Amino acid sequence: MTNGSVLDTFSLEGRTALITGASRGLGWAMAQALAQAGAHVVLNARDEKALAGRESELKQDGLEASVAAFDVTDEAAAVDAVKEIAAFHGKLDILVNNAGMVHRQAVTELETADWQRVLDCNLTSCFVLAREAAKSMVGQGWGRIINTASIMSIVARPTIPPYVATKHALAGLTKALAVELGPKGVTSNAICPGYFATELNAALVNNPEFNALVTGRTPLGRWGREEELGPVAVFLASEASSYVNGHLLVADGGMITAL
Ligand code: GCO
Repeated sequence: MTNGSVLDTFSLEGRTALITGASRGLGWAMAQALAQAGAHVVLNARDEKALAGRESELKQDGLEASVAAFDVTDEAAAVDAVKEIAAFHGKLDILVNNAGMVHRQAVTELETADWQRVLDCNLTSCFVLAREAAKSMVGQGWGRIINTASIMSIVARPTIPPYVATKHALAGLTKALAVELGPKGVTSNAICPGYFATELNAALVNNPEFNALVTGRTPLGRWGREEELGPVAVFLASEASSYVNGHLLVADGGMITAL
């Protein structure tokens, strides 16, 4: 007699999840998937109007959602938001550090201020939110920290040095959290998307040469679709990944595997 169905291990019923950068792109795709898996999703972005629209979309589908509008680079706001979520829900089970930005410019022309902006958004905010969320997770002996890294955590391409540097560093932060929080029941993993057809990448999708590079270099021969990342996030947020910790889960159609 087996113990229940393996599908039950993917359920997020009763879980509370904070997803940053959740109003569009991969963040919105992951938030939808976590909600469909049963979580109460707290949607974060800076745009309150956009968040309200997404919240009502989920609620119209009978899913559980609320919003927490703040700039992830505003430490005080981030700390307060996590405290409010944990106090209101009694816990915070899942953190998806998804908010991020890219600045595309040749390194010789890159201003330090632009470099710093990317570091603040793509790396430091993930540290602050993970530190604050971990306080709740450790207290209950269970948690999931999921960082949206990138294939640029593993490889590099020209003209995006701050993005490559911060995504490599985010892989390191993921591992540091995994080894420190693992003994307390909190896993930390990274999702490393390849090239997905998102708003962030619109300029690349619409660039014939770059589009040819992606479709030519990717064994699946195409860009990723946002909705393809949702199930990956559900896996890492659920009991299904209970023994996965410190992992960089690449979802790139095979691109960085291919010569
Ligand atoms: C770029 C893209 C990448 C993407 C890609 C990797 O300029 O190369 O913006 O940084 O984010 O999907 O994750």
